[in-house]
Amino acid sequence: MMNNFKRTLITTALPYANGPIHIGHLAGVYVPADIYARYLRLKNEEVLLIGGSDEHGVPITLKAKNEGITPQDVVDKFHGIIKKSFQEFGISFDVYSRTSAKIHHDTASEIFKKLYDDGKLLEKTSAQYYDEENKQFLADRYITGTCPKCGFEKAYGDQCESCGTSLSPTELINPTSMISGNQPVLKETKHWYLPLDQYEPWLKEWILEGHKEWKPNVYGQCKSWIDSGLQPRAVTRDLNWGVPVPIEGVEGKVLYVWFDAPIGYISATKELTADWEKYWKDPETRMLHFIGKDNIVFHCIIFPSVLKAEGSYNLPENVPANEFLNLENDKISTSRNWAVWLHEYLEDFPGKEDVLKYVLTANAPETKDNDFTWKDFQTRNNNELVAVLGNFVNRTLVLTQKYYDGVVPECGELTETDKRTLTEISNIKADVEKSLDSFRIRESLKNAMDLARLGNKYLADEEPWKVVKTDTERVKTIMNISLQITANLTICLEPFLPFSMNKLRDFLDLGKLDWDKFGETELLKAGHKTNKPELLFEKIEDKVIEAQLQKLLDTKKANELSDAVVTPVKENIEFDDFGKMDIRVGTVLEAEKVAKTKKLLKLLVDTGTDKRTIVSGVAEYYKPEDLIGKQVSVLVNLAPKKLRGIVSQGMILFAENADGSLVAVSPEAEVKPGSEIK
Ligand code: B3M
Ligand code: ZN
Repeated sequence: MMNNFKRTLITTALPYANGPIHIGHLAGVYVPADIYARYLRLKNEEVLLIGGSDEHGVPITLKAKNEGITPQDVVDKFHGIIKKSFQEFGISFDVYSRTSAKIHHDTASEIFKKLYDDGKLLEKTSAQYYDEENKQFLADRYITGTCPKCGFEKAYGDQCESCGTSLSPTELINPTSMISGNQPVLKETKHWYLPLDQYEPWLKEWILEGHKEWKPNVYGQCKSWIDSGLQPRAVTRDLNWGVPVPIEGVEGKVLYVWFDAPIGYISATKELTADWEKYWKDPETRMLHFIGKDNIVFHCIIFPSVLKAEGSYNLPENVPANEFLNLENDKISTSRNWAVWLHEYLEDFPGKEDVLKYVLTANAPETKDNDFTWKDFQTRNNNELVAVLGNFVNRTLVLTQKYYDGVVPECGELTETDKRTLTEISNIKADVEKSLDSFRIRESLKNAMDLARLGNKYLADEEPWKVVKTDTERVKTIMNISLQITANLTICLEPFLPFSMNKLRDFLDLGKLDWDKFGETELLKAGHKTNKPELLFEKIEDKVIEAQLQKLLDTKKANELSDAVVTPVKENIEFDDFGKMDIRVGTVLEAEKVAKTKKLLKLLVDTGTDKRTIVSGVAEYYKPEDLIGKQVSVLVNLAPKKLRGIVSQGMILFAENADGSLVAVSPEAEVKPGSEIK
């Protein structure tokens, strides 16, 4: 343990309970936090891993409104899905709570009340947008309008998602209430503010001077916030979903979701243990916040200022925030369904929890945004987990079965290579510790996999399958050493691949070993009997990956369809302009494909006055026989045009769907060919 800390409290960002968990959440927060917690537990350190659902905030109320259910229904549903998927995936929370719980409402109210009573909050009345029809003030997210910077028409009251500018609702051009669709009016309302400006000198000292060791992305963001000057921040909102403002006579106001959510870490600890204060107030406890980069300001500046103002709580010792994970080169998005959802992964890949943990760690967005691709998932599984780790373990165990009926053989005299190999185990341990202790989790996994690579190389160099024919004593030593490496793997990789190491310990018939045993070279005594092994990892075939890619492709198509904008109305024309067009009902008499083209059909159409040839680009949407006999709309006075050598006399009208597909425009009831359309 670093410095003089006795225990560690690890918090993980509370996911909003308005959607399930996806790989971006996992890679950024939960997998690294879980690895770190498992590592400390293996070291027998006192540690808590805290999690829970963030169940307040405007998006949840909007979702409820859209679906015609209550916000509580929304969070009940997603809290359930989230909690279950975390559990099945093996994120080893000591507690997974939720912010709609009574204990949380009580805790958040108490802290707010203390700040209020101690005079730490400013009270301010300002004009805010109000929806007269629904008689309610509009939270920033309830207002849309045109962005004053880029002209995007669907900017929110707090931010334009097109150009990224943060906005205040009064800056929006043509503000519209998302509830009624009406233009809101400005009306006075009272709120309470945390005077962040007063905390600036302290924040400078605490972070900019005192925590230079924080990750550059975290330190940098804090610095730029502090340098650009902090403003008082409202910690209450006009809303009826959340923790009610605990001041007499105040109604229809709740604590701002970002005020109450981090307090959720405290409530969750309280839910877990009556001894919670030891984790929050004892200076010998080290607090770590695992979060994604969009949460940095809340965890490094706002929440610490709240804790500081309250006065009796510890501050975070480190905030190892990660960057973002993209999916197949596109930003992960819950609303656009562009994600790999954890609950779906668990269904599609039963028993492969560790594979996802491995890939997300090996490719973790620690220092920059990274990309998850299914191809990379397959490659890392097949080339690393199967070909390196699985292969080494399997060869060792199978040969032990074959030569010694599963019994660990005696270790004889060591060669120089043997000695070097055994020393290397301790070096690897030192490397893993060094990177884990500084939250370079991705690097630590690489270090840990070096132990499997070491084993593989040792087997390849020593070739026990050859030596066995000439020197049975030597083979015993080789196999003994390989088995010791395997036993060390069960410790080394336990934080990263807990399900697989559990299996491996079963194969070895070995109990769970503490981290301090890592590096020992007699973890398995001669004479110990191992079990018949199975494969630790299996190859993932192309068709499995293709199915996942197809699923994403389908999502993309669906998104494109719903995104397709309706063509804007063209400029006005005079009636005379319209009058120039001679549009009539025609009946298709004959239809055939135009040779060597994909799109064209050659039609013979009865227009009432004549029978004429028209070439139409609808072959992708109509088979010739489907059109024959059909009545269609024909622009008969369009100047003739030659298409692929055929003179087309006129044009048939089609309606175009968002995906480009075409549908003929036909009269509702049969009419005489030649009837005018006007
Ligand atoms: N609910 C925001 C997010 O998922 C969030 C974190 C709260 S942590 C106290 O980005
Ligand atoms: Zn904009």
